[in-house]
Amino acid sequence: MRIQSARTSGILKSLLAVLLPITSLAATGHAEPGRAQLSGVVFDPSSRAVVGATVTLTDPATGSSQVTKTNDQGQYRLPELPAGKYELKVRRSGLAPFLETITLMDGPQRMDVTLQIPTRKESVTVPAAVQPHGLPLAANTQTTGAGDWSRDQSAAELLADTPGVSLRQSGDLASAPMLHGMGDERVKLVVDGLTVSNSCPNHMNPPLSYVASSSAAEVTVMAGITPVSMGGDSIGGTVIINSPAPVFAGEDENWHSEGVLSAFFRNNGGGYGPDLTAWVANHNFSMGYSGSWADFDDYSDGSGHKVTSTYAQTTDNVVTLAAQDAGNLVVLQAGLHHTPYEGFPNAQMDLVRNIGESLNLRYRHDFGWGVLDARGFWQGTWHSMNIGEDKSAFPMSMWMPMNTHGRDSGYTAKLEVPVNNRHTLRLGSEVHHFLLDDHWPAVPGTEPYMAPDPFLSIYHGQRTRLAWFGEVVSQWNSKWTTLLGIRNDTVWMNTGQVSGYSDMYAADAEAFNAVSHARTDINLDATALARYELNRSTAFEIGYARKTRSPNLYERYAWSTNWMASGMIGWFGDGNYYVGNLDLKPEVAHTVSASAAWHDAAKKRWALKVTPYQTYVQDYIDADLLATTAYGDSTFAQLRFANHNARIYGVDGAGNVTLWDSAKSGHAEITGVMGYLHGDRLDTGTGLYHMMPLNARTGFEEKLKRWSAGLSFQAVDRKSNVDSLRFEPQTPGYGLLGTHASYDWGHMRLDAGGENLLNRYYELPLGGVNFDDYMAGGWMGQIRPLTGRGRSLYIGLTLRY
Ligand SMILES: [Cu+2]
Repeated sequence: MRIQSARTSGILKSLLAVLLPITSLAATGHAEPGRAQLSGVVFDPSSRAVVGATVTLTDPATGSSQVTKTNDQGQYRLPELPAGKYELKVRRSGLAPFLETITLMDGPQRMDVTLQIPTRKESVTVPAAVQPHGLPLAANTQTTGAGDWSRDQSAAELLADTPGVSLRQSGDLASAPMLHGMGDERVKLVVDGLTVSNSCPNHMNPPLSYVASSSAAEVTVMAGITPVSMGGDSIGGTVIINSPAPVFAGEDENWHSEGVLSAFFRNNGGGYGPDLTAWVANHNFSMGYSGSWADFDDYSDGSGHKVTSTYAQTTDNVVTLAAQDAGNLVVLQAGLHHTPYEGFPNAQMDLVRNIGESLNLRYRHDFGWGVLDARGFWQGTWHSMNIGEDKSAFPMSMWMPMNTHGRDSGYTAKLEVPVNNRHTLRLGSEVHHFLLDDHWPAVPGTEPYMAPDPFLSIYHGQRTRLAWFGEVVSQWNSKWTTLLGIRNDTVWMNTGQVSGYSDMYAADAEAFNAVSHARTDINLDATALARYELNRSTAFEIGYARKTRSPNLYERYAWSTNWMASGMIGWFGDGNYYVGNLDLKPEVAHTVSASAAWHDAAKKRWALKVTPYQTYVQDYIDADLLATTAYGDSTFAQLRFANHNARIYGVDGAGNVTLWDSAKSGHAEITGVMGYLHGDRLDTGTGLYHMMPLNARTGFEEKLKRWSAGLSFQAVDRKSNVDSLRFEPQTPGYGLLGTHASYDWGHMRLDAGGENLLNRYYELPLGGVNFDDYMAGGWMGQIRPLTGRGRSLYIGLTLRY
């Protein structure tokens, strides 16, 4: 809410008000502005009334919401509210959600909404015109109805078109988003409030591998500057994925049910599978189920070469029980995830089983003076790896089972208090406890290399993190907004005594067991962000963040310098060998970022956003060379994790312009996203690993009544700034053309399209090396970069009720 009358005299006074928010709470309390009432009708693109659409009005200052449903005539009416600025969100499964910031005046007000046909995710993300809850300008939020994305993509691919994001390819379900050149655990990945640890020395089961893209309803990406309330134990940024909020019956119905069933087929690699989401609810109780199954075979690249170990199969089941009454919401989610197999073309190993069982209990209570949002969670992960048949030139002789068991548990609690009309205070606490056992059974007959004893890679590894934070969002006047936050994460790590397959591992094990493994890191993060809205069409923002990540269990505790054992450690897709370092310090990033956003006054016809940034990372966790080895014509490095200062700078750009918009000829627009970044290690001046070269995407999209169609083009520059320490390959530039079309009948939608239409051969700049081809060739020849998918056509069908 913007209150212009209470303008302060000076910045000093303003700062004092931030530092003493509790005093202001006592002194001023809530103001009593006028009362407003909003009502209207929700239409579909054919101008028919939409029954049962969920209408949510949120106060961006407090996050508190009013929710209602449209009746049989598509009408909605919200209760009386104080006048001011709100976010209006309207959603109905099967249609694209509507999101807009509105200003309510005193008295009754009418707002009719037309929900559009959802756009498939191939098109480029439009810069968000709305930034709820004090998110940075550079943050991007995408929303959709459940089931609008079928699982022909991994959840990570939902982020691929977002400014500041590039994808590091791995197994079919394990791709990792890189935000401003930082990926993996440098990015905080939060799915339904839960951060799951990697329970694998190769990170084959990252957090996003547990979420079906079809069950992601809202995806928020914050590259670089992140409010401390959404950060912690990460330095690159935060990705938040939420499944759909529970559905409850509307005002004019006693009970409510809805569902979406979809299926897809993709020809290159023969991917196919169904998704189902269903809800049954009355006014107070709701039960939902969402399930998906998908199978993928190996794809072929643009030269017709089959890229082996790009197969996968996966099943996801989530049951949701929810209850609500005035001011209270309780949600219990139980998940069962099963991946029976998944190939990893850029690793020495493949996944042969991964089971994840999770429980997630959420309680939200509105006290009137503030809102508490708390969650408790648990996940157990059972993960097994072995060498898949595709890889081995010597069938069965290379059998090497590895089993990992991880357990995550903890809570998050956030309290949001609107102190007065100007300041909102957020306080929070988190605990994340992670237990890991990484156990490699003996393989009889292979003494002394892999027998007679099992290899204890991580034995009773523990990583416990306790966090506290406080944050103030302040709306000083109609032009200035600030966000200030401070956060402490204390990380305790330890691990038990280890041992190897045989005496040949004994020296390393004894040296490791002889010293203490307990480590405590006290990490301090801070974020300061200021936004200036010059006029209705121009906004500027500048921010600074200090963020810290403590090492993971393998970075500190991978103990063996044996070539084979160290070759099993590493999540980089580079074929190198990694050894841990007990002396490793947390890495600390200092990021400065600015954003400028321009758009037409109504935020409908055009928008442009530019975000330059620079990050200096103190004690960046890189590596030192221990030794090199050569097999065939390829050289590999054995590396020990080590702290070195590093720097990444770059710029993101995003824009869109409407070409035409009328009832007769529909809506057409052009969108564009570009990214440039450069990263180097400061002591050696060498390139950092996995830096995406200059890249841009542009798209044309047209919607006309029930039709939607578009074209997209992606251009990626040659990758020449590579990490010489890891023998990272250079990759040539390329361009990819795609197209898609859909037709919607209301209860049914048909999607069809194609990717890489010109069947272009290209090497993935962040894909690492093709270890499969190299191993299948008997460890001979020159190892090559992993190549991308050739032409691929897909079709999808969605039914809803
Ligand atoms: Cu694994």
